[in-house]
Amino acid sequence: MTNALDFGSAALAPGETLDLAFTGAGNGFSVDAINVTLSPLAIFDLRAPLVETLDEAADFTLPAIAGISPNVSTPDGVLNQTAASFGVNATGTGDVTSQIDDGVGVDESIDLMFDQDVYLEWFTLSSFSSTDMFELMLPGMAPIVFGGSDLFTGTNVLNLNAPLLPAGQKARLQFASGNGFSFDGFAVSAAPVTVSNVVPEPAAGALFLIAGAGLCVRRRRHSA
Ligand SMILES: [Ca+2]
Ligand SMILES: [Ca+2]
Ligand SMILES: [Ca+2]
Repeated sequence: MTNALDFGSAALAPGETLDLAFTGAGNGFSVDAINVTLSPLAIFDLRAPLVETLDEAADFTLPAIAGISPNVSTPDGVLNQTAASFGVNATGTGDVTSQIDDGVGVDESIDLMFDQDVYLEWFTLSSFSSTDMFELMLPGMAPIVFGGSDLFTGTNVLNLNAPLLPAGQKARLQFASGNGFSFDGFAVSAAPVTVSNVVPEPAAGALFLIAGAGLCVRRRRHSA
């Protein structure tokens, strides 16, 4: 598209503002249009009453929202919803069972796994102060460290910038430092269909096919 500036899959979380400011250089320009994709978001609340019927187990699968069904698990202890929080009750005594912490010397963690490719949009965390930190571990990537209340874009909302999590693989949220926090919930969106699923049109030339495949991908992303 002429004059289009593509921001890729940059995500704007609820309550977050996109600022477009003139830097003082040059003689100005016009913003003719802004094109955004409204992916159907699947927002899961780990403090919902439903979860109390599933927790105190090492893993459970939540009912699908927007066609997406997450499996939530922990490698040590059991998952535990309490009155206002969701944490891990680690094996052993002395743990704060309502938080993700290191109460018994274990860096507690929670794994998310989905039955389809998803983008991780945001986590909601509470009791997460400037001294609390966790690591987000994604398949084939170095751990990403999150910490500090300055990272939040809305009330308890932590924008993850939509990394891709392939179907059947785990994203791990692991305690790193601080005094623990509650994993209140998370939001994901469905990832677009892969290019290999695009059916080429038989009568078209090679150049047209390349252009057509690109167009299909863009359309699928925008309508996802
Ligand atoms: Ca419980
Ligand atoms: Ca705990
Ligand atoms: Ca804390």
